[in-house]
Amino acid sequence: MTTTKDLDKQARDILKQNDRGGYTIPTKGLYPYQWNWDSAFAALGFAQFDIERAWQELETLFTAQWDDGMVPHIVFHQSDPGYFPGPDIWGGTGPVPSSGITQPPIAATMAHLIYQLDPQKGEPHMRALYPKLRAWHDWFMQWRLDQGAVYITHPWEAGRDNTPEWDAPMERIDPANVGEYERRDTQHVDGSMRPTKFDYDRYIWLVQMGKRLNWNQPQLRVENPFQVADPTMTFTLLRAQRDLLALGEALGLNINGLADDILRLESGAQSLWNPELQSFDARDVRTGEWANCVSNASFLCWYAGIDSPEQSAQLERVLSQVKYGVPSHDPASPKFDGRRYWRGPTWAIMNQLIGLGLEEMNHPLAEKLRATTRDLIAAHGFAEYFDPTDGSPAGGKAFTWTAAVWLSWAN
Ligand code: 2M8
Repeated sequence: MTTTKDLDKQARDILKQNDRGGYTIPTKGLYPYQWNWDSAFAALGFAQFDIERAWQELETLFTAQWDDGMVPHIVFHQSDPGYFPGPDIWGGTGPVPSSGITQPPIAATMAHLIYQLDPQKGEPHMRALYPKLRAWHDWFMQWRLDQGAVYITHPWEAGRDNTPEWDAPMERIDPANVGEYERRDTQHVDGSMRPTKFDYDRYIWLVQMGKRLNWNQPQLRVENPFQVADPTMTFTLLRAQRDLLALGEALGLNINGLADDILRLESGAQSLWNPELQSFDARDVRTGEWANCVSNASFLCWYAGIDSPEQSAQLERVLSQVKYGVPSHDPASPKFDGRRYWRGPTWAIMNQLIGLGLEEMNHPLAEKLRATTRDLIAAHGFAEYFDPTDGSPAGGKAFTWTAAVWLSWAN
């Protein structure tokens, strides 16, 4: 019988094994670099047993911050041919080889939680990180708002690579001139669990366009056909700005503009309410069309401090349809696929963010979600993600963020 203590140890061992010296890779083989939001989860995991190492994880991530404030989604500290597309394909223009896009801004929220665990040790780290976090958030506010909601310029930016929300805008891309390339992901895990060739052709086409434009935001705004206002980005940035405001007030740091940013993002979040679907939803910036998807990102509203009885009804509905929620796509939709990456599977990290929001609002489903996530990991291990119908593990194994979620929330 595996006890909580055994699982705690296994989780700590995974973080230590995936530690590459100051930063953590998501999992050996499939993801050999530092990923932005993976690292933020890892930091909160480390904070449960090694608080200095937690701060170091975030500090290493910010060594890759670009001059314009953007913090890239992958940092290529040392080259590894096992992942495609690597540093040369991306041509990132920051101080450390990196990708040219970003990821959900959860670092400020994680930093706030780590700071609260030990304010005395955390204060110097937090003071140093604060202006960098502000610069990153300002970059979003300057370049990435549509009706106050944050839009993405690549499916990888939202962290939810192949969710059905991107199907229609991806259809509009003609990747005819993308050229030959060799995928590496399907050499590590079964292709049936990964995005399709249709998706990859367009992922790479978008990377090639960004590189050609030198990742220049004003030019990308004009040329990029893929611009989708996204609940993940909008809710996480809104939450992150609230965290910076609280930290800035507590530490006497510069909070100028934050209250206005929060108001703008609050109205942006409401602009993602799809009244016909009765859910928060993604919106195609180019066409104004709704994705018409209830995804796990729709349920990040509470994390952003927004309550919604209608969204609660949706949560109750999707949780009643699978054994292990929250599914990344609506099980009632014909596009639901329980094993294919972000088209149905359950992700412990999303459950943690949704769960934190529910707990803060004393929501009646809060405890159920935490208990389900706990049972899921205890029974099926530290997989990258899980089939929500039976909990079977999928994707990469010994995964950093699942171990971190266990330590910091689910255990
Ligand atoms: C997945 O995304 C990467 C590209 O960024 C990939 O499939 O190659 C996503 O699940 C993303 O959210 C995650 O950060 C990354 C590493 O775990 O893998």
